[in-house]
Amino acid sequence: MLSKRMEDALNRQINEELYSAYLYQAMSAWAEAENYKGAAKWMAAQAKEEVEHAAKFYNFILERGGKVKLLAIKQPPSEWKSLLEIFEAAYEHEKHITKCINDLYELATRERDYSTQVFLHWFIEEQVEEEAQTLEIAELLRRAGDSTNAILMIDAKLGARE
Ligand code: OFO
Repeated sequence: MLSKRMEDALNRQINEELYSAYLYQAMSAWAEAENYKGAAKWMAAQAKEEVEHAAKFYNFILERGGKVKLLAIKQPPSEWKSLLEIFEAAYEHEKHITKCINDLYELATRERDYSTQVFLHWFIEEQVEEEAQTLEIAELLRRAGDSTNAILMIDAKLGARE
């Protein structure tokens, strides 16, 4: 059985994950409108993954006999100046999510909630990848600078994501 505190914190994480999906979908829409088709596809795939993350928390709460509470999702931004700005913002956001997961783990440890700790291991590993990939793309874009050719090559590479 989940404690009320743990249940509330896990419900807040569903909201964080759904906000991530919303944010990345907004970034995808911006990229599509700017004709960065590869980045649009990459961000849409990322948004889909975030919905899956939310579903993992949702199912876990129910499995543990808890109550799922869906909270209001805040509005994400809709304007960015460049592809670089988008991936820098995505990296910053992933660092924030890592902190959320770490805080959840800390709470589960304090509460001696071992099943939540084990459940969170997947997310702890996932965050290493989530931060690394957004940082890598941001760094490539930083190196590309104002070169349209280089940016379009990165965009094409992003479009190869399944
Ligand atoms: Fe991007 O990992 Fe979930 O939020």
